[in-house]
Amino acid sequence: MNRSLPSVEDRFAGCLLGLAVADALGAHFEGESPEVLAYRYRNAEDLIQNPPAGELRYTDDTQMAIGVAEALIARGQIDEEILYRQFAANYVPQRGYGYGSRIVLQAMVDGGDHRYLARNLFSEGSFGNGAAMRVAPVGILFRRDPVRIWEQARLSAIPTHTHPLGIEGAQLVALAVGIASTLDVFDRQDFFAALSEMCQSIEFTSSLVRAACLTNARDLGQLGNGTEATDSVVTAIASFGLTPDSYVQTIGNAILVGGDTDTIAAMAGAISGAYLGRAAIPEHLLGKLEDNYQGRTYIEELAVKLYRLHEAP
Ligand code: R7I
Ligand code: MG
Ligand code: MG
Repeated sequence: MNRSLPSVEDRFAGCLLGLAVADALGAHFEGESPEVLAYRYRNAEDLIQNPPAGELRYTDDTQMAIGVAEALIARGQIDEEILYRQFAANYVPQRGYGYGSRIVLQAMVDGGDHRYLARNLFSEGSFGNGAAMRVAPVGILFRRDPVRIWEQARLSAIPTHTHPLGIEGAQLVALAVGIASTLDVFDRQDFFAALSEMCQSIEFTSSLVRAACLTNARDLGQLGNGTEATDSVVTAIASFGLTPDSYVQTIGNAILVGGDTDTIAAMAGAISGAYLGRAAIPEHLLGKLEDNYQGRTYIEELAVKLYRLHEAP
């Protein structure tokens, strides 16, 4: 399909705003079943054209992505100490953090042993999708370097997610964002092959194979809709892979899967925005996104700063 290509700067904005808008819209439907959503909305377009009334307020997904972006801007790469500091500085419990992340972040704020908690709260550390939901700034900044993306995404995950699957979920989303942001034309086979090539676990590898074969948005739910990374990361990637030329379809279908709707939509929205650029995000949704402290304007400024960092010699 022919399309007018977005500029690289536009892709940076599309990525961060695409994440925030999708998170904030998806948050209205968190925990909903796909059946209830199908009863309420005819399809993805219907959902996007008829969003809930009032302001769209983002959740922990965007709040933590802001922290990742700030940490990158401060040092040009992930520095553990800076990342901890930003996560703690931005921590607002009311944004709906996951159970494990809440405990680890509270320890960061209180000066507790957050490293010990991150490793031991679950038997091998968390495999929730909390590292994947926030990683998009890493993918867009290091977009031309898959190896760097893989390593930087790992570093961005470990403050809260030390389980290999929690980390790999973040690596896959970051890589999907990076690849999408470099593509002029989308080739589904190439896209999934590039992700599979870096993938190490059998869990994600098999899920990517299924995602690459998917032909109908109604089947996205087969890839999962829960808060574990293996239940949501590939669902989001697959939603983008089904409708790469439409941000509306991509996040609408991601929400209609039900369950962890804010996060699946946020990950799908970041990838879609990185491919299509800011103009693909409907103005009526952007206009509803909260724009107070660290709101839409601030997120746009972060995108510009990340872009400048990307362009710096
Ligand atoms: O990953 P995390 O930050 O949660 C992110 C989710 C997103 O949907 C956000 O929008 C927000 O709503 O929360 O928080 P974690 O608590 O680390 O992981 C999420 C969930 O995954 C946990 O609450 C557990 O249910 C599950 N989980 C595990 N269960 C058993 N054993 C994660 N790791 C394990 C584990 O090792
Ligand atoms: Mg959330
Ligand atoms: Mg969520």
